[in-house]
Amino acid sequence: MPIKQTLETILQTQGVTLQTCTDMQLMQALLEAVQTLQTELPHAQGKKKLYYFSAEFLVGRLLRSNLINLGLLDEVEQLLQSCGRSLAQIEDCEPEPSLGNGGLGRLAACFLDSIASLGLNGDGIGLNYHYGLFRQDLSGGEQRENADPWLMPQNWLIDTHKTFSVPFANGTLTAKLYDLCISSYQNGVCNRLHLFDVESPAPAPANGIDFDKTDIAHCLTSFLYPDDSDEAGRLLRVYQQYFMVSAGAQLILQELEDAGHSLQELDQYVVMHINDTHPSMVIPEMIRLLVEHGVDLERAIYLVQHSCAYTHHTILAEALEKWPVSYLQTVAPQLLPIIRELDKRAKLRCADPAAAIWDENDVIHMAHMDIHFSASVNGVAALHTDILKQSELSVFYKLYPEKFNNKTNGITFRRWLMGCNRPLSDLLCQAIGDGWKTDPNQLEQLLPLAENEDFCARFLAAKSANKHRLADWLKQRQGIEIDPDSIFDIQIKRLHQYKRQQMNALYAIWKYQQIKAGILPPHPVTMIFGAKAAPAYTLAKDTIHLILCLQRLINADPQVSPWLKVVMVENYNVSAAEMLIPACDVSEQISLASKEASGTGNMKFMANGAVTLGTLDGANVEISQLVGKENIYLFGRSSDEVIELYRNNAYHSSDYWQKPSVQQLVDFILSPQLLAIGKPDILARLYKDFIAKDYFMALLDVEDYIAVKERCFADYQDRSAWVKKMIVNTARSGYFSSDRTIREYNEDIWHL
Ligand code: 26Q
Repeated sequence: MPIKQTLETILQTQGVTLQTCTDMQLMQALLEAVQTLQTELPHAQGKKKLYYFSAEFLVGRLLRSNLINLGLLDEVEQLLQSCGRSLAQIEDCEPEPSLGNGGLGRLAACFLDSIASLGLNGDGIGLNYHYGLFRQDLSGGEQRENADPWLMPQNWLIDTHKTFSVPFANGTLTAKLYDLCISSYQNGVCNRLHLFDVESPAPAPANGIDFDKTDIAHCLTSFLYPDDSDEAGRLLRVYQQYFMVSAGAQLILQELEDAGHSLQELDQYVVMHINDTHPSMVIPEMIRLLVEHGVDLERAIYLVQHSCAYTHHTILAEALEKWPVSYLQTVAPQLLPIIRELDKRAKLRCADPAAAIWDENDVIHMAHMDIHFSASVNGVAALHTDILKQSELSVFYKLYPEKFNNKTNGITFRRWLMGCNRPLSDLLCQAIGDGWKTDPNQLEQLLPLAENEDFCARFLAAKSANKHRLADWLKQRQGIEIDPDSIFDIQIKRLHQYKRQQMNALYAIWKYQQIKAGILPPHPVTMIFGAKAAPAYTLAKDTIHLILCLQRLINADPQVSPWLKVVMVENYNVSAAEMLIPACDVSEQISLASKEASGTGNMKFMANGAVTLGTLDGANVEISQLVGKENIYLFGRSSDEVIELYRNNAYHSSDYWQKPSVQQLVDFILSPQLLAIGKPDILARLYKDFIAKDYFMALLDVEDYIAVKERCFADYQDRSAWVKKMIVNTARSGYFSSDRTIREYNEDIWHL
């Protein structure tokens, strides 16, 4: 049935028509129509099945991406247009599922899209958080967190009516299974994202995100990453993790038996992918379940080790999960004898205490368990994998060199170019056909067009259209006016000191001081930030406060604001990214070298024709190799230099602060102008950190950063040279398709 008729039939039951219904009714009718189509599609087939375990799946709004993948986007857009409505307006009614927090969660979502689109037999396994990460409110000049309920009565989840019993120390909880359909692009299959939930979830807190963290039965799936600054919060994380992996492991065994296979053949038919350490307990849990089903322990360990693969996503020590034995004793003591056994075997393989699973302080190192008992360990960009092998995990690399491999991250071009950037996407199709949609490497055909004046003008026009769209959106959403002809310089990512938003803020201070001194920039600049800070991460929240203070000071200054504006986008999420990325001129990827495992925002910007300003960190290294030095702006110390500084304890930020040029930037944080706007105690804390600690070395790189940023902005003036850089960036971005990444996972790790 054509989609028009389906929609009319659905709307009829509510007594409305395509002309008279509200946007919300239309969105819900579209949702229902799409969901019906999806459930009629077959699941991808294969001898082996992949289960991708992840605490986060940052899927974003689903209506548009489902329409793209089902091949219905044009038809629906035309239909809506003929009724005087627009998809953009309708999809604004769709709440964004808040099931992730950043890179790792968005990567998992891109992977599911690629797995389905390549026709691979694989599903995701995660949790159905009701109130998401949190909704960010910046109205008071500081970040405030609120619940972000995204589950409307009618939503994308399908109740499978399947349940599993998860045995906790203090009683059994029922895990209910809901599914999200994962449509494939053009190949007619539909996989699943399995999300487990408690039976009677707690209502949202009235305000803020405070809730009873000990009420496990009702609050287990309330929030992603509950504030873990206290023990109840940390224990809740362990409850969440065990709930996810135990129910997931039971689902796997059920599917294996339903397919007529013996549990003894687990490694022939199942791959369990462990996305960072959050699902690591699946290793002992699966062993436990196999033994419970009569498999002997030796064989169970063999089967699990040969069906698990682990991805390592971070260099930061504090992000590597280590749980005290007492936590597991409280939550799932049945795992402890198995972990004890795994640790015993690990110690036979390697006597170095640095490789222990269960250390002498009775702490369990989740990553160590993953490495000892998985068949594969991968990093997420070439540099990151090298650092793992050479330093972070060198003990393990010596032990298991064959397990280590690199899988440079990727993004789905369906959401991150076709879906979010219609002007550019249409232009690309006119110029080189639409082969790039299934094979983004074909974007290379754009390279010769960089010499074609007409194409260059149209490329710039597409960017300009996106900048106008962003300006309108910001005006409407936050009441901030920005100049669509200014340079859009954008840094959007989780707030973390290693990502160095604070260094970017120092640039804003520098530029403000320059303009105040009468030195005007060659071109007006709009600095755009978007970031959420973890609720208990004080310095990250302080940095948001600083940026908000600068926004107020600078935008209200009539001498400065024609040349410089600062905008902090509130509640940055996937939908905001889809608005921001297509409009970007300069993509800020300025982490301290060696600290950003890969980054994936950098790839999205590149595909959308932004030019990167960055350090040689994570996948920036690969971007730079692909586009060449003329088409990227690099600055800062190398990862080797940084690692050396840490090793020798040789960085002292006060040495850099002594330099007058640096001091005048840092000291401005406590200037009368800023103190008049901001909170003195917060600003003082930030100031003190810059001088006394600056663990992520912002002051080390800030001068080089400013110099290279100035060169970049000056180069922007030469529009014909700049547009060539933009085109080369888009043309070379095909490598970063998550389809390529997933093909590599399948060829080297999963063998589905
Ligand atoms: C750990 C312990 C306690 C509480 C929370 C956590 C925790 C939560 C989330 C640790 C790590 C994360 C998320 C990490 C993450 O998103 N890493 C990013 O992964 C991307 C995909 O590989 C990379 O591109 C980024 O470079 C990396 O930062």
